Amino acid sequence: MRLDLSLYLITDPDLCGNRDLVETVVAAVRGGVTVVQLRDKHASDAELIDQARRLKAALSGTGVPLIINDRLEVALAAGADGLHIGQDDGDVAKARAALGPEAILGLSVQTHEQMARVDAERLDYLGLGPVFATPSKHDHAEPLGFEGLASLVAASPLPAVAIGGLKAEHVAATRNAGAQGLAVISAICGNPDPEAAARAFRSRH
Ligand code: TZP
Ligand code: MG
Repeated sequence: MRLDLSLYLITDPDLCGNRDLVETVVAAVRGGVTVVQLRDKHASDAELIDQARRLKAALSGTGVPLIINDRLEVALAAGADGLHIGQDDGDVAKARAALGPEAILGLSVQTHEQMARVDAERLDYLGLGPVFATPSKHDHAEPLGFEGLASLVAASPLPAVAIGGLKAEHVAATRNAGAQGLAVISAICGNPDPEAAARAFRSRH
């Protein structure tokens, strides 16, 4: 599966409201989302595996990969296309060994110090941020702004997707900073019309 990072949707039950997860994601994909990440800090593994399987079925035939946040066991059990881990979510080498060579593996990077330790051989892409402060992630690192983002992208050995407070109006600045795409929770998930919200990003690419 070729990895198109241009519009990377992250689902979060606290930010996607009470709407059906699968319907929200399918609508966003109709609007142009190119990657979907299932992120839920509270659900049990069993709940998450069930959600992942339903999402995977809904995405079948679209070419849009399903990536699981943090939970290696869930990614494996659900047959997801990949895993995204943070700096404190365990070992890249272990995740790659468990997932196999074909799976997509992404890592969050916030600083140049972390960038210098990136295991580019075992990873497919990096998530860089936050660009802006955002209520969507508690205790996030110091915001980078577009200058900080550009500086991290320049040092990145892998394609990068920017994250944190990004809206459709930020597509140009994000791409000018060198990132391949934008990762978004609230601007799509929290919009009453996720399809139109995704389309607004796509129309600026
Ligand atoms: N990592 C850094 S910022 C962030 C994550 C998961 C949250 C992004 O959410 P939003 O609503 O697009 O600002
Ligand atoms: Mg994490």
